[in-house]
Order: sequence, then C-alpha cells, then structure tokens
Amino acid sequence: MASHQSLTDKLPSDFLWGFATASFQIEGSTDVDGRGKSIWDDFSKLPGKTLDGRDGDVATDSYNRWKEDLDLLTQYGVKSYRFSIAWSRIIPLGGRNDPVNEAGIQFYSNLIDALLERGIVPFVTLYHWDLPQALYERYGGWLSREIIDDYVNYAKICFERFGDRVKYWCVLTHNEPWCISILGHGRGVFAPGRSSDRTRSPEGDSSTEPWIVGHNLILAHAYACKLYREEFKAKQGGTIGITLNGDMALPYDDSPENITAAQHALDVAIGWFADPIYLGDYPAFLKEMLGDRLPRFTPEELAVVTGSSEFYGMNTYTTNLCKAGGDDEFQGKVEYTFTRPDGTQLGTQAHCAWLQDYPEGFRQLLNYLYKRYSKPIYVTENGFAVKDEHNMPVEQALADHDRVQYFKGNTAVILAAVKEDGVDIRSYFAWSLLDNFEWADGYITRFGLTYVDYETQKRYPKDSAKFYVQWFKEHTEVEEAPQPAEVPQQPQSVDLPSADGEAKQDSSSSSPTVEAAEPTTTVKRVANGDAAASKVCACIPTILTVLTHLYRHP
Ligand code: GBH
Repeated sequence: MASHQSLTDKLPSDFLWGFATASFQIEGSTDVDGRGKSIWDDFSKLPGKTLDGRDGDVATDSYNRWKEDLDLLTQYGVKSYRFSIAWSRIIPLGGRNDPVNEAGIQFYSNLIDALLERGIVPFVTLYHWDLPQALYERYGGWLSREIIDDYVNYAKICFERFGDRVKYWCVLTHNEPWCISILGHGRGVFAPGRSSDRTRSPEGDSSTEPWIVGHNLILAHAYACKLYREEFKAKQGGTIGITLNGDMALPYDDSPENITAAQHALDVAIGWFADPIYLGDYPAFLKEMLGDRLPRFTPEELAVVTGSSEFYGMNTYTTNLCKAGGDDEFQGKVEYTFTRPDGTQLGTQAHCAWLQDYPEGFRQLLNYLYKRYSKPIYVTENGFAVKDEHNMPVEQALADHDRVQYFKGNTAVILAAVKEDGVDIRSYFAWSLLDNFEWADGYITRFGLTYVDYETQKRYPKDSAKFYVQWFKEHTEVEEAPQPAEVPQQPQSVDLPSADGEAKQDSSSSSPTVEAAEPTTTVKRVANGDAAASKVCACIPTILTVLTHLYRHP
C-alpha cells in the first residue's frame, strides 16, 4: 500500500478516473422502446463491413443489463463513468421537427440517477458516431449544413432533460470528428461508408466530403456549446467540450523533412479540429494542402467556433513514427511506421495493426497539447487490445499481461505529466469498461478491461482491471473527511490486489465463475453512501447524550 507516499505523489481527490463506453458499442436492443435506426444499424449488416460479419443488434446487451454494468463500476470503485447517448433513442428520426421519444429519455435519465446514487460522476458524450439513419437519408447527414440546427436541437433536449439533475457533469459534444470525417466519408470503412473507391463505396468523394463533414462537425459542436453557455451553464454549472482523437507523431529520424512531416501529421490528425476551436483558424498546412477544398468559416462563425471548448478532451492510443512522403491527405501526406531506423519496434504490438504500446509518446502528446492549446486536459479514452485475445480460453484472456503493461506505463505517465511536467490533467478514462462491438472489427478485437463472454453475456474482470483500480486507489488523495452530520457522497474504492505479483497468484479471483452482478471473492463490495450515512446517524444519539451530559456536568 501507499502509506509511505507523500501527498504530493498523488492525484487530487477530485481527479475523475473510470471507464468509457459508447452507446452503439454496448447497448444492443436496437429496435426497442421507440429507438430509430442509426447509420450503424444497417451498415454493420452489409456483407464485408465487419470482420466477423456481426452487427450491433445485441452487443454487450447493456440496454438490458445496465444495472449489472453499474454494479461492476461500483465494485471497481470508480469516480466517473463516460458513456454516450444514442441520438436516435431521443429523437428517432433525428430532426428538429421530429417527435421526441420519452422512453429513450427515460432510459438515460434512469442511468444518470443510478450513477449519482452510487456517487459516480456521469461524463456524457452526445455523439459517438450513431447518427440517426433518417437524417442521412433526408440530406446526407454530416454532409449538409442542415445537420447543424438538428444537432443543436438534439443537444438542447439533452441539456433540458438531463442537465438539471446533474450538478457536475461534463458534456462532450462529438467523439473523434476525425474518424467521423475520414473513416466514414474518406476511407469508407465506417458508416455511412462513403469514399471515392467504387469497389468499396457506391457513393462518395474522398477528396472533398471529409473536409465538408469536418467543417459541419465543428460548427454543430460550436453552436451546441453556445446554446449551453447562454441558456444552461449558469443554472446547471456543468462544463462542456469536445473530444478529439489524436496520437503522438514523432519524426522517424532527425532529417528536417521528417521533423516537418511529424508536425504535418499532427496538423491533420489534431490541428484540423483543435486549431479552429482553441486557436481560431485551420492550420496553415491544411489550408495549403487542400486549397479551396477546405471550407472556410465566416467571421461570425469563427467567433462562435473560437473558444468553444472549455477543456481539451483527449482520446489517444498510440504513437506513430512519421516519414515525409506518400499522397495520403488524411495523414498529411506522411507515412506512418512503428519500425525504427535500426529495425526495432516502437513498442508491444496490439491486435490491431495501428496500435503499439509506447508510454513515452503519450507523455510527449500530453505536453504538446497542453503547451499548444493551454487547456485543462481530460483524457477521455486510452486503451489496448491484446493480440489474439478473441482466440483464447477465458482464463488465458483474463491474464492480459500486455494490457496491464500498457496501463502501468500510461498511468505512470499521467502522474509524471501532472507532477513533473505541470500538465493540468483532470480525468483519465480507460477504454473500455467491457469488451464490446469494435466497429468494423466486429467482436474480434477486444478492448475491455472486463471480459465479455458473448454466449452468456457474463462479465469477468481481467487482470488489467485489477491493476487499474488498485493504481487509482493508491494514487489519488483521499477526500477530506466529511463533517459529522454530513452524508458521505462518494463510495470508497474497492480493495483489489495489485495486478503484478498479487493478482497473478490471485487469478482464481477472476475465474469464469465470477459474475459481474455478484461481488467476487476478492472484490469487496464498497461501503456505499447509504450504509455510511446510517452509521453516522446511528452515532447521533450517543453524541447527543455525551454532549448533554457534559453540559449538565461541566
Ligand atoms: C476509439 O478511436 C473509438 O472512440 C472507440 O469507439 C473505439 O472502440 C476505440 O477507438 C478502439 O478502436 O483504420 O488504420 O485507418 C480511436 C481512434 C482512430 C483508432 C482511427 C483507429 C484507425 C486507423 N482511432 N484508427 S486505420
């Protein structure tokens, strides 16, 4: 345990740590309670669009099992949970004149209430890629400026219906606009599957559409933020921002062209969205590369866009070595590699080709972003998929050594970046609470710190979850003791073995017989607020008796 540590070795008690998920990746139940279709519903069913040919109709069944999932979060003792709202559950047809679906609102309302009852801070994403299908059919979705008003209307309903009861919540408008633009409208690998490649996509133009989509995403975000600030922020007291994906880009070697290449890679991966939002204009390199294919903001729009995010929401997974060359505009005409000039690999290879574990790169990225954009950073996703985990028997999958190493490296970086580099980091969410529907990878690639058996839908904590929870328990300051009459709000964190030595011997604790809804033998259920409160209450008569006695007999 960490009793020898000085307080300064720890993150502050209000540091938000926990797990992230996204609606389409976990909910399933795509045709119940009035939900409208999203663009992923049918796309995931088209032949060849997912690696295993499977869709999101069931996923981790979390629309039905959400209470079990919250029990798991309580067991883990997290401070916060990042989830996303499915637009087509709230407004099945998506548009500003379309009907609102009360059943959909009720679902998220209940989820938010239950999180608060458990002392878990809701961290809400409004849009994690599941656009209402009807809006795509109506006007091409993000390709049309129509989307801006429809999105703002959807955001408004969420602020109205969820914001009032949530004193402390973080609203993320979009998750990863780069992916929505490039993967959905440039490479055609994500819904709606548009690109210039006619062997892949029936429609689309990769040279123009991603940049139009990106532009509309920025405007929709900015106008939603404006609305929140004008009509909701003062009374609800929340904070609002956007979350961008972006991995560190390092020059392959010391050559000037590769040093420039790394900056170009960052300009397209991150600066495309971050520069207008935090600094007030698209990066010069992007304008130069795209010429008039890059839409421009009017001065009035730019005034709304600039400063439209109160923090830097950061999803990051890996680091790329960059070589100048090639004609891939989506990477800034830069080639990525993990192989160093001396032939060695940057880090441990994950199941997906694009991901290797390199904590030093994470630290460099945190410093780069903090220096360039000067905003508090909320790390909203960070995670690793162990190679071939889907082919392993469950016991073996639970001993996820490479994922433990990944989180060991990156949690150490968080602490070092805060304490040594002075970076203002306010949250860290591991991707993901559960193995789940991994988009074009179907259910093959597993990012969960909790294993999901898709036959039974049982959940089993992996060693990485144990490491992760224990690490935050040891590295966050304990909240100040509440005043005697106050009800403690936060549950205490769970007592889990550390992943290294102890968890290894203890891996029986993560045996397949353990179900998420039940406290495991080594995972002690937390003392929840109610129990603690009743203890305090129980003491009051005694305290009063003593006080009365003292008063009478000083
Ligand atoms: C996150 O994106 C998503 O937010 C989350 O939903 C997802 O489950 C998680 O990643 C794990 O994949 O196909 O070679 O062109 C992370 C950012 C950017 C990582 C695009 C994968 C694909 C590169 N992603 N990248 S490629």
